[in-house]
Amino acid sequence: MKLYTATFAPNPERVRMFLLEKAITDIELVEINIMEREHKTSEYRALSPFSQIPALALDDGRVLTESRAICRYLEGLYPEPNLLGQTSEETAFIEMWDRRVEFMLLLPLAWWVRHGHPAFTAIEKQIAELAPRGEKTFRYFAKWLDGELAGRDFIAGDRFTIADITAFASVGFARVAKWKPDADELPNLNAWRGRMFERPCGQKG
Ligand SMILES: N[C@@H](CCC(=O)N[C@@H](CS)C(=O)NCC(=O)O)C(=O)O
Repeated sequence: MKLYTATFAPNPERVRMFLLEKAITDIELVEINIMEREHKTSEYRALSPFSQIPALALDDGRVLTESRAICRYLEGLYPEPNLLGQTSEETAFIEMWDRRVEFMLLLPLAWWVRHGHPAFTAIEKQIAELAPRGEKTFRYFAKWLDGELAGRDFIAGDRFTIADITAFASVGFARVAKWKPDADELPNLNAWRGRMFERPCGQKG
């Protein structure tokens, strides 16, 4: 299998963190430089119809895109440690948290950065109003999440899951917007981030 990935881009970084946490080392990594528009070539588009990264090329020739679907596939092949849930009930709650983080942290952040940072004109037709709208939602959710983390160590409950990975990849990408959780304003999110750096996924944080 080959994983098409892009360093610093949050969705491929989610999958890279998933590999690190499961200690998966037998998948070939192919680095795609987004800012150099390597994902816009006809060769890459043949793999990923919307020119997005990550993409996992399977040994039988099929290609799986969508980071969450790739993680689901890998969880089946490499079940330990479990990151997506053991029972249907636990899986549902982990998915709820992962989707919350994806839609309320990662997506608004993507708007903030892609529509606000001058470097992103390389790949985005920027709409100026989307940057502050994204920033506002991102900051609102970060504050709310900080309150949630006052009572527990991990995003989705009492153990590390994909929801932590999605949040950690998002917080890592927020560096582009010169944002990180402030120790006074967001002490619980800041402490959680510190714990993530201690883990295998911390290599990518
Ligand atoms: N829903 C997709 C989103 C993938 C995505 O948006 N990838 C970004 C990098 S984080 C990308 O390929 N951007 C290239 C572009 O927009 O031109 C997934 O989860 O895999």
